[in-house]
Amino acid sequence: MHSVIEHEKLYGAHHYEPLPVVLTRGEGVYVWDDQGNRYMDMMSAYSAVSHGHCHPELVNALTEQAKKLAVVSRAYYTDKLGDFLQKVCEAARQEKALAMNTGAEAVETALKAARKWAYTVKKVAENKAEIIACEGNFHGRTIVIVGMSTEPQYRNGFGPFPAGFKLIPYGDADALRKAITPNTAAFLVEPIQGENGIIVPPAGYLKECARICRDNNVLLICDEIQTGMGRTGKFLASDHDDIHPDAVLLGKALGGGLLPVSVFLARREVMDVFTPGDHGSTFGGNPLAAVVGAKALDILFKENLIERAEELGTYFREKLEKLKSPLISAVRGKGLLIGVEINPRYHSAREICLQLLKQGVLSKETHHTVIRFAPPLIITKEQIDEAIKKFSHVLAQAEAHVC
Ligand code: IF1
Repeated sequence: MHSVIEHEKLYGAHHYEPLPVVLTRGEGVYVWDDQGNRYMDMMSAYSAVSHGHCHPELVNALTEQAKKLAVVSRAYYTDKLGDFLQKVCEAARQEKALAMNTGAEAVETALKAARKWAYTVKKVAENKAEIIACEGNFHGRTIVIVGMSTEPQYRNGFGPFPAGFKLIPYGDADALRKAITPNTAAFLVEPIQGENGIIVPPAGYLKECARICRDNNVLLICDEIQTGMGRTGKFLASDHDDIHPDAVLLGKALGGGLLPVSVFLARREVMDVFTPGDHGSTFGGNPLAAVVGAKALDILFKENLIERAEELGTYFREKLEKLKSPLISAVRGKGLLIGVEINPRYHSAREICLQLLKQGVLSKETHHTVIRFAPPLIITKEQIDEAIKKFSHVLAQAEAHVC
């Protein structure tokens, strides 16, 4: 009989290299493997499980709605979507929302809206619209989106890619100013680059980009799929720069760690470029997702998870900075989106993650050298102390083997 891991490999594509652990149950900040071992989750499924695993109120909202009505397509209205759309518009301070499922679908929706806005409102010549993105970006895995990527592995073997995209260095507002032409429709940017290694741009970067976009009639679209929903200590990471983007993308934690829910939010003039039949999705905006998304937003505010991310994120980063290990070359992030850069001269981040796994802490390396500490926002100080103690132990062991 194949082991569980062998069984999955037997039938599954090999497009991931998971850590050697088989998870079977989750509750709050903890998950358990098939041997009954408990782990503290420092990954939160890349910030999709900000509310903690299997949050009782979210599970209840899901199951109660699933007994009533789950998927009817958008050929009909339902009694749940309007409430959800209003709630997410008010939370993100945007006028209108278009519900999709995965983050990539919401990003693709934004790209289509930006192009159609360029042609119908800005009067850019047909098929000449340009969209600017940043080097080191991550916005999903579709062909259009990886066509904007600077990560060779995300692009290799998947060409040819569509035209109409320009890349500029991240964190450099002047580069944006220079890249804009009369055909520029939009600037798509992550307030913090997650996949690229939790890269925080210089203070005021987004504010300067917002001003440049406004001065040039270019849409500023913030991809908050990973940084939104309170993860960085504000509802949106772009709130730290006190700006009002023309459009915002949300996903991951909007699904309450239970199912995919994403939205493209924008001011009315942008969203109104869509007319019936322009765009769609079988599952986008289904009543089950609407109920879970609305409850995910309710809990975020009711349990003060945004304030917790700010307070506990500061506490966590300060503790990490005090570790003073030669293996750590940097601690970066905002709120509870934290990356610890491991000096590649001394050790691999993946090896540290494997040792953390043995200590009962689940994390994952990104870009080979950065370890992500992005726990559910419900984490307590005591649990952070527990994680720090285990991380410190792993570092001490690794230091002993430093060549
Ligand atoms: C993988 C990390 C990667 C995202 C931002 C859109 C999407 C994502 C800012 C697309 C998705 C996920 C995808 C997952 C690993 C994870 C990730 F940054 F979170 F670590 F890859 F970079 N915008 N990020 O971060 O959302 O379609 O996945 O729902 O693809 O390996 P999605």
